[in-house]
Amino acid sequence: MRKPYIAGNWKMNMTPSAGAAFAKELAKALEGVDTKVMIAPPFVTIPAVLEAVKGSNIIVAAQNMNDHLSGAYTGEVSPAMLKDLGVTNVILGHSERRAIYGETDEFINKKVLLALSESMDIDLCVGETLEEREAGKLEEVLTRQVSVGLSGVSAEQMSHITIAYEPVWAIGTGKTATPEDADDAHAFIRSLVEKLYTKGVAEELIIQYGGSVKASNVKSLMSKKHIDGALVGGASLSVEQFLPIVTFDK
Ligand code: G2H
Repeated sequence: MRKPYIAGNWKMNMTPSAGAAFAKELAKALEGVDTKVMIAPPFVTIPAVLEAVKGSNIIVAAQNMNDHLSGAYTGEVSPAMLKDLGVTNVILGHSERRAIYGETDEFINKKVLLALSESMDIDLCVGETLEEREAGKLEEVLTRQVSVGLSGVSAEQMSHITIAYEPVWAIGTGKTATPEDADDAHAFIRSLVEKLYTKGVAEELIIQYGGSVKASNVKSLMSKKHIDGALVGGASLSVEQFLPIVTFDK
């Protein structure tokens, strides 16, 4: 039985004070709610949010990290620093990192292995562009992103991995993949993980959908067999919009 896992990716939004106020309000609203919830603030906002969610079940994640533990990498943040703050989770391979900052599958894999070595849980993002989908390359792209992204990850370590399927054409555009399209892609990812690992690992794997998730579409997405959660961007920026997504089954 896979437990629903709803995550909010704040991207480059929310100052420390705004983030702390949001997190406090969310933590209060979620008292007694048993869904797995994560929020991913920008680096500088993380300490204030960690403080604000103390005593709640809300997981605080980073949106990225460097592929080294320390060194001459001006402007970067290492997993060791995140760990020292008390951050247990990290999003890796988001399509904005891939498209804007040129992150490759090999580079993302390096970070996946480093995060695991630092005992962090990972949300690994994959997904095709519109051109790739229209060219019939959906399965080829997902196969590459999943198999290279997870290269060197053991079956035991897979319990620390969540995969977020985010079709690039549905991100921040208001276009959502139909629940059926998303479920097909999720089923394909699960079959891929079964080939790479075991049926047991594949069945346990949480696969989130991401791309214009909102209160009005979360229920139909989550009703699908292979959709176990959501990675929410725009609609995670206000408690008013995020709360009904988290409590979609209440
Ligand atoms: C996809 C998603 C969050 P949005 O990037 O990761 O963003 O919900 O705004 O499409």
